[in-house]
Amino acid sequence: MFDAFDADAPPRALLAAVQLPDATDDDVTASLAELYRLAKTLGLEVIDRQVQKRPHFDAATYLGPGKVEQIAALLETDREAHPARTQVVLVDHEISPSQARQLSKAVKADVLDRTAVILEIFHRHARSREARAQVEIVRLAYMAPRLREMNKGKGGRQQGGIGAKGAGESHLELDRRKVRDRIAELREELVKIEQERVTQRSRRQDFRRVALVGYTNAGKSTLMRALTGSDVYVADKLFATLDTTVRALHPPVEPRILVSDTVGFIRNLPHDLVASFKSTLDETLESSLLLHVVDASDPDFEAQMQTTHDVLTEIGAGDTPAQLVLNKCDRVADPARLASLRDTYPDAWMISAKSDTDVARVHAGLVARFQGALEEAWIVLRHDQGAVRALLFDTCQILEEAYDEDGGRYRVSAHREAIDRVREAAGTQPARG
Ligand SMILES: Nc1nc2c(ncn2[C@@H]2O[C@H](COP(=O)(O)OP(=O)(O)OP(=O)(O)O)[C@@H](O)[C@H]2O)c(=O)[nH]1
Ligand SMILES: [Mg+2]
Repeated sequence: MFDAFDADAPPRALLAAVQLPDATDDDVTASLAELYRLAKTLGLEVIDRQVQKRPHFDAATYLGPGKVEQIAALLETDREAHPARTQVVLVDHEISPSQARQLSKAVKADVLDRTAVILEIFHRHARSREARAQVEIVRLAYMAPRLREMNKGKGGRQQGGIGAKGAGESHLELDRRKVRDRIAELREELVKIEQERVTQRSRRQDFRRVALVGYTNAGKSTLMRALTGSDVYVADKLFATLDTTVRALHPPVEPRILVSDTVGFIRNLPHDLVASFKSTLDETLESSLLLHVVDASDPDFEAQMQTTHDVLTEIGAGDTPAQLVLNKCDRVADPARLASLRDTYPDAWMISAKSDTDVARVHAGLVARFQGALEEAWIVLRHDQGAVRALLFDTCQILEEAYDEDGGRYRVSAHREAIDRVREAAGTQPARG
């Protein structure tokens, strides 16, 4: 949706929101603060924020005529001061293609709504084949009716800058049928990727699984790195992570505990995007424990927790046991606030993902949590049962082992299912030689 722009002369962005009667001033401030961070993640230069209280959105232009005129004047002045720069109005709700076109015409600048901004970030940050296909499906569906609107306004000022056709997007101009075909093609690709994934997953069934979930920028990937010694991407951007990564807890424990890091959430996350990322989020669904990571230093953290709950419920993970992790406590300077957090959330783990001691506590906490569910058992294998032995060592902790000429006896600690699986494999595997 954006052309590549010169980082030294980024588009100048004005943020605008309608405040509906059910939204408090705090709601609007928090939501605009977030739109600001979304804009910064895209590299835009934010020049102003405008809020208008209205009983409902204006049917034609989202904002009412007075506010539209005021914004047009502000942009005009800004254009005189910075004639070489493109301008964009970012609207803090999802608006219709026709509202976007009419508002754009009235303020003589490009208009992007919150959904478009989020989609653009997802588009830029998607790396894997799967994430790219997932994002492209949603973008195509989103863009198609808007391109038709844009064509209605042809001859206007839509030829350059933001909102114009970007590199590699020529297919977006194709007719509806071609868009449909492309979406179908992408869906097929996703089905294939999904099948590969299922194979990978079934190999992991025996392991204990923890998923890091939470609002974007809460510190999930930072904690992932620290807990697993992996090098997943960490950045002070929104939606830095789009792909799911699974790694074993490090230092390793037996049986292994697998940790997954995945896409973060945000309020008003476009529903289609959640639906499209469903297979990615399935990792989360299959976990036996969620670590709900929260940025406790953000004044808005409670609303962010609520959003996370809502999305988890939407994807069907609302009932999975969760451990609250109040992160970035190093940034909570006020001791009284720390104490009040502790009072309000007595069961939370209060940590900084940047502190080795705290990460070690999380590590120990996870091990302790899973240890309770372990059982001890004796397993007997013959010498020729090498594959079962490999399974045993992969999925159970070996407490004691003894060998004689027939085979080995192992005292193990593991989950009931893992023990049953090994025993079943031992019983059914035909003897060789
Ligand atoms: N001070 C401080 N900063 C932290 C802490 N944890 C993470 N950060 C910083 O917060 C920013 C976001 O961290 P990430 O780990 O990328 O956050 P995330 O939850 O994975 O975010 P997304 O992938 O965008 O959903 C980075 O700049 C981190 O360095 C912490 O405990 N203390
Ligand atoms: Mg991340």
